[in-house]
Amino acid sequence: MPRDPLIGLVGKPSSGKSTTLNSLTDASSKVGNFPFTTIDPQRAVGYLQIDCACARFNKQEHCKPNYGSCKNGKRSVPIELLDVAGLVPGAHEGRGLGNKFLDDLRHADALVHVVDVSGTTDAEGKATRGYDPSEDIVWLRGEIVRWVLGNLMDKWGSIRRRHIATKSNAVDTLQGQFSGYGATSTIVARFLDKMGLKSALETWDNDTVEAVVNAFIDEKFPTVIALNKIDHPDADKNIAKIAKKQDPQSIVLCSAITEVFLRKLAKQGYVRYEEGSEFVDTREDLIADGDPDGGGLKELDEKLKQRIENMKDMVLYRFGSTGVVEVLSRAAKLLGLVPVFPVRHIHSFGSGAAGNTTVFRDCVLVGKNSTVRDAARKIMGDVPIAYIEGAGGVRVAEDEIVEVGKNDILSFKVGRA
Ligand SMILES: Nc1nc2c(ncn2[C@@H]2O[C@H](COP(=O)(O)OP(=O)(O)OP(=O)(O)O)[C@@H](O)[C@H]2O)c(=O)[nH]1
Ligand SMILES: [Mg+2]
Repeated sequence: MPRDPLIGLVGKPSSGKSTTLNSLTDASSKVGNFPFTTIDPQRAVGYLQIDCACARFNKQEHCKPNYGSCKNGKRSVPIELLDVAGLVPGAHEGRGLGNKFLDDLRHADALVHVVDVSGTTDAEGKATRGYDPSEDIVWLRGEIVRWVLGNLMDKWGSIRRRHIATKSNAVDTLQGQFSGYGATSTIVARFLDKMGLKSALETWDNDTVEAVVNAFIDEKFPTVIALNKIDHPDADKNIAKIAKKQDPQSIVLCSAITEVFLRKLAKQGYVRYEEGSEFVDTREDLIADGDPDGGGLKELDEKLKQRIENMKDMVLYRFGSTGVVEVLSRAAKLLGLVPVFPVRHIHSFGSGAAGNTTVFRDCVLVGKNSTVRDAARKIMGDVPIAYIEGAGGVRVAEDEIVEVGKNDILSFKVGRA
């Protein structure tokens, strides 16, 4: 059965992985300003913001998700996150328990590389000033490449001999080798196709094998670069430098600590904060807006007021948000995830008993190019399905592709066809 998507957070120690995870979840990952605070991979559920189907039908008022939430058509859908322990240069050779940590990444579908863009931690995560964080992007990728390459080259002689003896094709041989990273033959076929290699596998030299590994990593681990700690005054010059070298599609600016702080204040009733937005309202703000009760918010002391003002100046108004919600959205975009809404009643979009007016209670995320059949298997498992209806009550074929706005609202009719 197709797995749920899993997003892995990587980065050197103290770059802010656990803080980013905490800012996206309700879990409390241990946070510390010393290296290797996180030793075991931590899985947690984060929330991906998507446009909910309820808005298309003007049913926002009736949208009550079983998991996550939906406000005015902006829905938060649970997605699994993995906080991997800090990686250091030499990780692929086992430095800082690196190869164990790299192994934790095998099942990730996309990576978020959390970079400390303030330049206040060195490559090992130790406190410093003026470190160039663009180096982290280069060496961390290098560690992942050498980890996969090392695992492959250890056995290359026998892989090659077996390939010749069994007259295999390159897709099958490589799929066998990369299956431990969750690679399917579709993934392998796709990157080999993109590479357009002319030579047969048995003739590949070391450089070709390395190019193959790089192409595999691009395909299997699409990566978002989260430039974290943008609240720090040294961040600007580093951001400018990195922006010149990287694909803008892969970069997101964020301040995880600001998001954690704002969510905490909102939970405690000090501010009104819409996650992922630039808006924070205090009691005073709401009173000034004409609500004598100040939204029922608590009074802030001078110190907290000042801190909130600083956050607005340094992060929210300058960058438009803390950026962490966008980190997940970007990862989902790289993966081409499509939200699918299974409903029991295709005309009312409800799933409950008669008289229950709630809509779109469920939502699952499926991968790029998934078919209606893939979605059905993911949602219904092995239950036999007689036929499937889409929006408007029309029957949909199992081999149709699921896209946003097309074949993404489905009703499964159980029974033998
Ligand atoms: N200024 C600033 N500091 C941050 C931000 N995010 C995290 N930090 C601080 O950076 C330090 C390290 O944060 P962690 O989240 O523990 O880092 P980590 O990457 O999980 O570290 P390891 O688990 O050791 O690999 C802590 O002191 C955080 O408070 C941010 O957005 N801005
Ligand atoms: Mg950590």
